[in-house]
Amino acid sequence: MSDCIFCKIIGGEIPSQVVYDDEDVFAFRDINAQAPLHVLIIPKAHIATINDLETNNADIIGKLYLVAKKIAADEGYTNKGYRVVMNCGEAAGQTVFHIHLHLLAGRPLDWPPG
Ligand code: DGP
Repeated sequence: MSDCIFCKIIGGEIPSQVVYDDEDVFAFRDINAQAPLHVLIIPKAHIATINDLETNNADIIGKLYLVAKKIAADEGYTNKGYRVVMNCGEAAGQTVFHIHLHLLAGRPLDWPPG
């Protein structure tokens, strides 16, 4: 989508600190990091919110989690623990309408979140 900032990041139009890149999935460091490790993991296909998911998106959602697991391992958090979360809609804090998993680690993470 031409007006989506995450599509522009995938395309290199907006620079980012890339952590992972394959044919389906892209991951980069959050510009407003909320923890020592804060990476956003996104599908290359534009999907606005969880509400827009279709049955044929099941594989890509699974891939986002597998990439989260790999990055957490690469950064040394497999056993220390980490959080993976996806916000849906404005009330949940979604500000960019291209689905993304937040991968957070490196500090104690409260539950429930605010
Ligand atoms: P959410 O609130 O769940 O929609 O998360 C959106 C995240 O995207 C937020 O933590 C900040 C991050 N973000 C927004 N714009 C940019 C950008 O241009 N570059 C990077 N690296 N992150 C961005």
